[in-house]
Amino acid sequence: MLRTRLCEVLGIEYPVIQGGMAWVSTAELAAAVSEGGGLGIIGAGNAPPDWVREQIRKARSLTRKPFGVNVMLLSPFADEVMRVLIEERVPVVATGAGNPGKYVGALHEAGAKVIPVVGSVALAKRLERVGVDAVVAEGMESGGHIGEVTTMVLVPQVVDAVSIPVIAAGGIADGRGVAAALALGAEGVQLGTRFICAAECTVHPRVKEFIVRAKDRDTVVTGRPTGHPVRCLRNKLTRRFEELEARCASVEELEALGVGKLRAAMVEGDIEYGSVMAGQCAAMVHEIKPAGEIIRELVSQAEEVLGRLGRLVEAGR
Ligand code: TUI
Repeated sequence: MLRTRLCEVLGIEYPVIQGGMAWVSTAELAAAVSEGGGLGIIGAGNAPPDWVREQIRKARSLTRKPFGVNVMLLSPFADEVMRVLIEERVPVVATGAGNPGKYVGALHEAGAKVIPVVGSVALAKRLERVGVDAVVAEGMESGGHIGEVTTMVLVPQVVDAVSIPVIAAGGIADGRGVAAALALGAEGVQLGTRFICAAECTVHPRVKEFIVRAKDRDTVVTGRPTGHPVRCLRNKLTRRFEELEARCASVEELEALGVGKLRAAMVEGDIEYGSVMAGQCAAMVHEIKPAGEIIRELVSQAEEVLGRLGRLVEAGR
């Protein structure tokens, strides 16, 4: 059985977490993942606090198991959303795109576990000192807003630097990736792109089909000059970003091009001119199936891989 310290910390069956993606990770997906024995996370993104409260209540109506909410710290509503999470006593609070240090005390008082995403060893160490319960070490293979270091290189360094559980994210789409993350010292995995293609995920069906069709070189990182690099599936929007960046357009012009584009893709299904944030492992996602089946497959494949490697070592003795 694939059980780690993280399962005890979060009260879950398998150490598999679904990334809290803006406009993608709604209550339906989060509840399905939690029902499947993992940890489902609602993505608050830039949403207002009332929407987040409604989603929390919907998730509670769909599952009695623990779930989380991801707060995107660049959101103008981050403070207000945190207050809602405290009032609603959400069991797990994940964060992205910043340092959640100032919220940790109040979240712990409300009984929440706090699991921030980090893209560097320095932030992981700083957050361990303020008492977070685990960290998600997210490599630049991920979709959406990314750091600079790959999963293969970031995870073992974060594992060496902290003693709290480390969750690996970025580039993991199947049980081989889960086994690899455990080999690097992680005690859990977080997957985003794979769960976009869960049957229960409410994104527009064209987004799921676009991911299923993606090949190895179909993602691209744009927005580096703005200080917020973002990985998306290549389309007419990313080509427009590349043109603007090639002629050194201003940060204002680049930011203006991005406004509203994530919603256009994920909700309206505009896969040409919308921002289809997805990780490099989009190319490893081949089908749409229920979240519970995805989790069972991840776990059984990881167990098979780890068993095979164990036998390989035994045979060599
Ligand atoms: O947050 C994400 N992925 C996201 S957020 C998002 S919405 C957005 N859209 C446009 C521009 C920016 C955001 C889409 N995808 N992943 C977690 C993550 N966190 N990746 C990188 C970071 C991160 C970056 C800096 C975490 C901490 C950090 O700290 C800065 C500091 O204060 O040390």
